[in-house]
Amino acid sequence: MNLADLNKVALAMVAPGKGILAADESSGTIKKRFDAIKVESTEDNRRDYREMLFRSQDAMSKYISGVILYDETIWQNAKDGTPLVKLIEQAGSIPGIKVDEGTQPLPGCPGELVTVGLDKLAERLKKYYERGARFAKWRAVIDIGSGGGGSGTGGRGIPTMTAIRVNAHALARYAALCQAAQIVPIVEPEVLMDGDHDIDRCYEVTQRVLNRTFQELRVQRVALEGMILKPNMAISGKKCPKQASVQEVAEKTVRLLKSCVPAAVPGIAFLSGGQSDEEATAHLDAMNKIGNLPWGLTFSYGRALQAAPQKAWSGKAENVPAGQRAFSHRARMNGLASTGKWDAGLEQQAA
Ligand code: 5MM
Repeated sequence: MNLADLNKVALAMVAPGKGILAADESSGTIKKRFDAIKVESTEDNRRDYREMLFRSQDAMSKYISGVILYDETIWQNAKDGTPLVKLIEQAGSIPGIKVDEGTQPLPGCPGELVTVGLDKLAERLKKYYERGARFAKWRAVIDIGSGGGGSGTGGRGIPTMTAIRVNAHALARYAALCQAAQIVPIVEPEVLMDGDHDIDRCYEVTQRVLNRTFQELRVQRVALEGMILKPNMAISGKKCPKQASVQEVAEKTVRLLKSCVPAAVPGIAFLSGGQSDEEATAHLDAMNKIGNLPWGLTFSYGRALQAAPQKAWSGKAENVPAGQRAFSHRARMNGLASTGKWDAGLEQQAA
């Protein structure tokens, strides 16, 4: 492992004013997104859609530091035969790859999931590196159930400590294998915002998850300087009657991350997790306005970057320029938020 090179890539991924496009929807997820815009999820349509994003010169060259791809996409060529990976590189952005193989029920823990995909991962990483991937992503999914949880509950509450531990262990195994293959791991332990829990419960569960994840990363000798963390924000559950304000989300998330994430980590790139486009931008911006942070703090959004371009495109070739404009707008807004220079007025101006 060449740690200096891993660190260089990690720093480029969180360069000021830039963030990551999560375009790694698995076949099931992209079908759901296409269903919503009444587009059939064929291989050609998936290619056309992603080609539209990667050819958005303005967004890709100015605001998108890297793109997380799904296995199908990393091997796909654009309509003119150019590998999609090359389009990303030509725009000055870094190709990355989702390497987890989704989730399975966790035995002994009803209602909880464990992320799988470690078998043969070393061989797969080698092929992805040869194709151009310089970073990877693995997502663990932690749910917050009602009625408490953790080690003191005899495993009745969700999340159980078992789910937190096995997922943290898998994240660290994945991260160590990535670094051995000269690939920067994005470590994504996502605490879902589904449910009626309040922001403080999200804070407490996320803190437990992050502490355990960093403990495992250390045990498995992952070099923190050569990784990126992709966490959720401390935020109210979607069905919580009392929704925390933008300022509260920003202050609590920054406090939480400062308490769990070592300064050696070059950057933190959030998932959007079901927040509206503008909320995801406003939260990131408010955190960067607080400032005095030991790591770069940016976005690695899927839905919050793609919902608008998907709608504008709607599967029609004549809508490609509109789709690209919508993508560039969201990319620019989030790029500004990554340095605390966004304000809501900019959204209205564009509209
Ligand atoms: C783009 O969605 C990613 C893949 O999800 P599936 O494996 O379920 O298809 C997802 O991991 C994504 O990278 C993160 O959740 C961030 O996306 P959001 O939409 O939460 O910003």
